[in-house]
This record gives sequence, C-alpha cells and structure tokens, in this order.
Amino acid sequence: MKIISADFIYTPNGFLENKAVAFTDTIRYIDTLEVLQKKYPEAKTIKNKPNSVLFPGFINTHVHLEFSSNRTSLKYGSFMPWLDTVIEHREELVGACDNDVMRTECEAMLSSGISTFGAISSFGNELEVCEKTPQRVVFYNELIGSNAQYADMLYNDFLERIKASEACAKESKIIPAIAIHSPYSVHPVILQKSVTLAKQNNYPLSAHFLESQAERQWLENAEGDLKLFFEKYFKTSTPVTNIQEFMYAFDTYPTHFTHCVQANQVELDYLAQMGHSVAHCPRSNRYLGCGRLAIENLNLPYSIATDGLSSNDSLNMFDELRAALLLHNDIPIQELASRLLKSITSDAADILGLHCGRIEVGKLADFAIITLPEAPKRVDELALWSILYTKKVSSLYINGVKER
Ligand code: MCF
Ligand code: FE
Repeated sequence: MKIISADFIYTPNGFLENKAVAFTDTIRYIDTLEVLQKKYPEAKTIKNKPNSVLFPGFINTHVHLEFSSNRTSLKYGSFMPWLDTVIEHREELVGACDNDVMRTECEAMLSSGISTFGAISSFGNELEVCEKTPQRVVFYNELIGSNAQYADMLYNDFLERIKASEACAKESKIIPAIAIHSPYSVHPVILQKSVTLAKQNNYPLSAHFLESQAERQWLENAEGDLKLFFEKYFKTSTPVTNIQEFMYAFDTYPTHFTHCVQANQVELDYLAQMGHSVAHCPRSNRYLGCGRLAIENLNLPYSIATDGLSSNDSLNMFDELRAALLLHNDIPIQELASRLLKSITSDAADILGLHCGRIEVGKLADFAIITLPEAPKRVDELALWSILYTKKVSSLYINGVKER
C-alpha cells in the first residue's frame, strides 16, 4: 500500500483540496493524509511538490505510431494534397519508423501524462514497442481495402495481426482492438465481417468517419477530389459504400468514430442514438484543413486525441489541449478547459471500456501529477491553469507503479 498526497485532486465531483489517495494497483481509499496514515501505518507516503494537482492518467484514444518519422514529408493545409503525399511517402516513412523512433514518441506521451493510448496499427510494426511500453495500449488493428478482388487477402492479413496482438495481450497491457480505416477505403463485405468479429470478442472498435469535405462529396455524389484519386490509383469512379450504409453497419456495436468534422446534425444524432462516440483531433483537423468539429453542439460522448505525427507536430496531450482552447474560441474558456479534462479522463475511459480515468475507489491507480507555478488564487480556474502551465507532468503512475 502507498499513500500519495496533493494540494488538489481532480475527481468526478470536482477538485478536492488537501487530500490523499491510498493505493496498490488500484485506488483503495481517499481521505486526509492523517486519516490514511492512521488507517495504513505500514504504507509508504509520497509527498508532491507544493502546488501539485493529481489527475487520473490521461487517455489518448487515437494515435498512429507508425507514422512517427514524419516531419516535413506530408503536405499540410488541405486533405487531398495530404493524402497524395501519404501515398507518395508512406513506404519510406513507415520504413524509417523503427522501434527507437516509436519508443521516443511513447515517452513523449508519458511525459505529458498519457498512461493509456489507442494505437491505430496498419501493419503491426509497433506491436513490440507497445508490448514493452509502460502504458496501457488499446491496439487497434486496422482494416483497409476497398477492392473486392483483394478483400479476402487483406482480411486474412488483418486476422493474422489480430492474432499477434492477442498473443501479446497475455503478458502485457495490450488490449486487442479493431480499427476500420474509413468508409471510402473499406469494402462493405469485410467491414461487416470485422464488426461481427469485434462484437463476438468484445474488441473496442473505431473508424475514421467524415473527416474531409472531399470524403463527403465522394460518398454522397461520387464527385470531387477523391474521385480523381480513385480514378488515378484504383481505376474506379464509384464509391464502395455511402454514408448511411457505412453508419448502419455499426448499429449493433458502440464504436469510436474519429473526426466526424463533416457529419451533419442528422448523422450526429443517429450516432448518438446508437450509443457511439467521437474522437476529436483538433490539431489534425486544422493541419489537414478539414474544418472545426462543433463540440459545443455534440450530444454524444467525445474524447480529445492527438492523431499521429502524420497530421500533427507532437504527441503531447497538453499541446493538444492548448490547441483545442484556441480552436474553439467561442466556447467560454473555463467551461471548455473543464470539459477537455473530462474528455481525456473519465469520458475516454468510458468510451474505451477501461477501469481507469477517475480518482475513485476501485479504479486503476493511474495518476498524472502536475505542478502549478504558484498557489492558485481561485480554485474555480484550476482546470485552465493546469492546461496553460503544463508542458510535462512531474510524475506519472500506471497500475500503481511510478513510471515518470
Ligand atoms: O487520421 C489521420 C487522417 N485520416 C486518415 N488516416 C490517417 C491519419 N493519419 C494516418 N492515417 C493513416 C491511416 O491509418 O494513413 C493511411 C491509413 O493507414 C491512409 S491510406 C488512405
Ligand atoms: Fe487517424
């Protein structure tokens, strides 16, 4: 048993002042330090620096580690030129992304308080790094392939990757999962098979959905820049599915849809009705010119995620939250700061079905401790100060073990 105290503790019921948490690999008790020391006289006490705030470890639900070597190869500004450069540079980028590169990025996430992440894996290359990283990893095996001719082959390769992640799950914190790449890139037959597989095995399920204007135009009218793309690379001018057919494929299984920037109110209402959720990637959307997701109108649970270095400049969660504060400039800033912290802790945990994300008795002992530059003058502004003044956390615990 250990006891950790902090000036402020972020809980589902607001910030607690001058309290402490007794924990093993899970949270056992929350009270004052004095009460806990009396209750557990043998426990080691951990004191934090003055002006510390203890949060549940943060959850980054959507990242592509395999693209971690990108710096200037991919073109930012607008979705289609970006996609063209993905096709052009994909092999060399993935080739240059060795274990050292990916380990460095897992560490960058750790430094920013991320104790759990969802890794979208196209090839399975990051499996070893994810197996060894101290973080809990929802390992999303990606299914991609719109051409019916190759669909079976691609599906079998995908099954092999699922098997490999299952094999690692026994000895690590890996949780096998499925990511459907997108409506424009996955054939409906293998889409349906993979949704059934997710349902049978209770795998977390995710899909990129309605990210760009080009995607919407292609799915709705078989028009626009994605049409030119499909004609050029795949010799086809008809999409394999449409918006409704794709959405309905997930009817019976709650799914984490990434982006949804171009979804309209009817579609968002439908996703909400079916119990789905959204991964919102503010910097990725801005850098790829996809628009702003109106989070103030969302009536379904959402997380904030970094996406990969394929469409971002860092995997630091605080960088992402600061960007979100600026992107959503019409939402009152204090209210937004609180909402953002909730979206990367309790909401993200509920979305992924994990027992972390809350400082609450019985939850996993994942803690991100930050240090404010001075004693905060007003407690009601703590969420905002925490986001504005933190580049790196002071310490991080995962399953009760100190990792930073
Ligand atoms: O989320 C961003 C933008 N939207 C779609 N895909 C990706 C993103 N970052 C990386 N990707 C990957 C995706 O997993 O790029 C490839 C896929 O393997 C695109 S191939 C059409
Ligand atoms: Fe993505």
